[in-house]
Amino acid sequence: MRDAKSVLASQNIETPSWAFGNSGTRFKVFAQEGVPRDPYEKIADAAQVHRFTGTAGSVALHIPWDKVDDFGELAAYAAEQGVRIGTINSNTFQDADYMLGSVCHPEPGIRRKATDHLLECIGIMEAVGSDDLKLWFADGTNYPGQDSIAARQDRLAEVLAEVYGKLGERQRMLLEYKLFEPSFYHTDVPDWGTAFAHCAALGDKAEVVIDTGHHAPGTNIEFIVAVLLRAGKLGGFDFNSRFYADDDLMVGSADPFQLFRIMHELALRGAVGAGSGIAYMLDQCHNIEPKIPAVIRSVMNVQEATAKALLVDHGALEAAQSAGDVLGANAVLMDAYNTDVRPLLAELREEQGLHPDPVAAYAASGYADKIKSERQGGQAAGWGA
Ligand code: LRH
Ligand code: MN
Repeated sequence: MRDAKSVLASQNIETPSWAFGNSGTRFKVFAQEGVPRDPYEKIADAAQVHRFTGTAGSVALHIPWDKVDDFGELAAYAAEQGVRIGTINSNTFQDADYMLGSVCHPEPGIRRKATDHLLECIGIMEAVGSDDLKLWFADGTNYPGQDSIAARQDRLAEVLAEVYGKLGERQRMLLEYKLFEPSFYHTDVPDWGTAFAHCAALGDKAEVVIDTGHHAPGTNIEFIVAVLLRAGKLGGFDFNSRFYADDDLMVGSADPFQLFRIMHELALRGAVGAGSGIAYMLDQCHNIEPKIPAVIRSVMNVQEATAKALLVDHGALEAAQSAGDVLGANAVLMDAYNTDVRPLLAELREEQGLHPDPVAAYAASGYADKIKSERQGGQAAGWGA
């Protein structure tokens, strides 16, 4: 119990600035009241998640969605709010020039433009004190023959090498893969293998990000976790959940058992909690539900899956595995998974001086009404797609 508590107390789940803005599908973006209008208000909302969970001390930014005149000032504001700026996400998927791709585009001029954006993101990392550059490319094609798959890999490798060369001593690049969407025939970084191959070719500062919504249905994601961990190439997670495609729903809401299995592979290698070197991030969109409570619930879902994983009796598990005791080994895991860890987490929060129920505490704080009344006028933040 004590060990689990100390690991849980050191856990950090980074929240995405864009989860607090308006978001939707291609059919409709349902605007909500009180939504932030700028990165400062996004950070203020993210700070509420940390205020009530004690476990969300950093905020990921997305450029240009979170562009400001003075990033140093934004970082200072974040510190005042009790959080820090974490991962810097590049965006080479919304400019008109990127219709046929960005870093993999046939035209050198377009690739140059995309590369310059990635280098600009490194500059922003220096300004806010962030060590992580997260790269996700929408690049791909929609029809067979549209472009050379191999030539696009060469273009990608060339750009990644240039950007890698510009990383500072402590900085790293996190390469995120995605099976499809917005490209529907091939995606240039579609799976962990392709991301791993590029990162291995680049060097130690390049690692892979697993977005839990970016796999073909039925993919055993915890297998990918175990393999990348073993190879020392697991840089981070974009946690969310899905029933079908990249639904970006609250992590653990669609398949809490899968989230537990993922955290189990990490706990087996002591890779949860501070010092793991793994960026645990949420990447979600709250299209119909109130955003801040949804992010709070999501952080709690990760905490619960982590707590259950930390309760797995590793000794009994190894004994059953080496004895070939199939049912015994499975039972060890299921015992932990079927353990109600909510009392443990409520106790931990009280020990941290927090309310045992973050969702109830946020609801009682009056913050939701405060932002509804204060945030009148101006342009609500969104993806601007
Ligand atoms: C792409 C993605 C990526 C982000 C975006 C917000 O689907 O997962 O991580 O840049 O969502
Ligand atoms: Mn993602």
